[in-house]
Amino acid sequence: MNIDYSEKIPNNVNLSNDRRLQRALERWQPEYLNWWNDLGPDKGKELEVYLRTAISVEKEGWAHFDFVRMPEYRWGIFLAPAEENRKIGFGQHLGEDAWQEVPGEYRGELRRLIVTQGDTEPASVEQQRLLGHTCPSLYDLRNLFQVNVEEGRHLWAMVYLLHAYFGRDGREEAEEMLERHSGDPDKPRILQAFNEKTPDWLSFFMFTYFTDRDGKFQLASLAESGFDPLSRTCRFMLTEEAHHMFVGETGVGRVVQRTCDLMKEHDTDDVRPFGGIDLKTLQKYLNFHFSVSCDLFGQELSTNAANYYNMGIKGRYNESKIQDDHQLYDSAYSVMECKDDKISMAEVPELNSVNERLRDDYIEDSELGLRRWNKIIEDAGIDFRFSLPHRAFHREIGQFASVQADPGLLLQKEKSIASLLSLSSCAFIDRKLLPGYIQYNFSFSLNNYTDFLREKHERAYLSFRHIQFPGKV
Ligand code: BYC
Ligand code: FE
Ligand code: FE
Repeated sequence: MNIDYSEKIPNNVNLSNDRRLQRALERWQPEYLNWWNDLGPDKGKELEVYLRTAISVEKEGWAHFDFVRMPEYRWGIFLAPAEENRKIGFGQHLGEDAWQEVPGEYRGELRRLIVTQGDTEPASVEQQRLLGHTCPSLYDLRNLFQVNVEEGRHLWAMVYLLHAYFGRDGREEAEEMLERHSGDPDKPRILQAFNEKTPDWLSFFMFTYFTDRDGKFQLASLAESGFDPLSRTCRFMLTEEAHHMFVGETGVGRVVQRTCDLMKEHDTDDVRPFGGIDLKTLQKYLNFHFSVSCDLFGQELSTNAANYYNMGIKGRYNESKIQDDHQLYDSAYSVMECKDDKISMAEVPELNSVNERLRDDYIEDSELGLRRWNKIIEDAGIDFRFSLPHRAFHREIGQFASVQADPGLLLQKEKSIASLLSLSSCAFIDRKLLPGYIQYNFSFSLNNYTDFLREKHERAYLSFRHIQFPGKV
């Protein structure tokens, strides 16, 4: 199923067969481009960036790489191939045919999920807007822009569903996607992690590691949806998500490697004077990004999530691989409970703990990269290991939101989790410290790229095909 690039909006959904829909989306397109120009990557407009563009949704060979100026990137609408006779895999409609249209009784819930998903995509582009100014290398700059254009496309994916299936309400929601902005005091983005700042590259790497990973788990749950167009679009989005998390994991890994090299070279933990970021500070970044991402899964016990599940519109991670009745009317699940500032495990109805289960899956997955970072430290012979903070740390959603944020207090009251909540690992980043020392490490900027080209040791990056500067080498 190849994508037609001769149309104004590239797509594999036969858009030209539905002139009304096509016209509506073509009216939204210039608004999107205006938004991209105003709030997309700053100063990146003239650069020719070696970007991958989707040309097919088949497993093999969906990507085409070429130099593209970002405003000319062909954002479009791509759904994964339809699965013949697809059935709903969970909830009260288990075994019924998947829906090709929105079931009237679930319209509000579906719209809400699609809007929430869609809202995160442009939010992340806004958060990352200024990073090009301080990028560590051309390689990183290309990765940033690749991530940005794909998040832009993810917005298109949700806007297509809103326009195609939700009539006037959907069109209004699509407009509002471009009216809310990350961090805007009057019209903020819906979920808090998307109103935080991504002021430096370490934040960007942590964000793509931890927050894009929420994307992976949410998209996978929505890919289970009985509403087939949502499932198909999320399945295709997931193929792009892997690269975003790769950027995060390898980015943090490179920072860790440099820290370890400097620690050995200068025989000290304090590598800041040498242009490194000390391990304790890295742990604080990790604490911050992990904890705000944990909030993205909602409350531990959620009737919303139970309803979404029961209705068959949002499933669990890898729903079809789970061996159970896929209805969860009588089953139980263990969740952490916080009473009188004590934390213990409680058995609760599984249907109500679908959010918490997804968070559990997420936390397990987050551990894997941590192990790889720890291996770098171990190989360097350094006695330090990263750990994920306890899930109670620095939460604003769910039962832990009421727990004092001071990890020391929690420590005194709950001895059994003391080992998980050591003060040093939970302490918060003092953001005032950031700008200074991040720049030691990452000195490249779009404005001084000619100096950069003179740096011999960085020339290696130029042998990759990343970015072409207009009129320059
Ligand atoms: N912030 O029943 P509950 C991505 C609200 S990332 C603010 O527990 P529910 C990406 C909630 O709305 C993936 N409010 O929640 C990554 C509800 O409000 P009402 C994004 C929150 O509804 C990087 C109330 O609290 N996709 O793609 O089951 C770069 C009770 O909550 C928050 C999705 O999120 C919060 N964190 O679950 C680019 C998927 N949490 O009803 C992109 C779609 C909860 O009392 N969204 N509330 O007014 C969902 O599935 C659900 O909306 C949530 C929340 C999982 C987020
Ligand atoms: Fe995305
Ligand atoms: Fe992403």
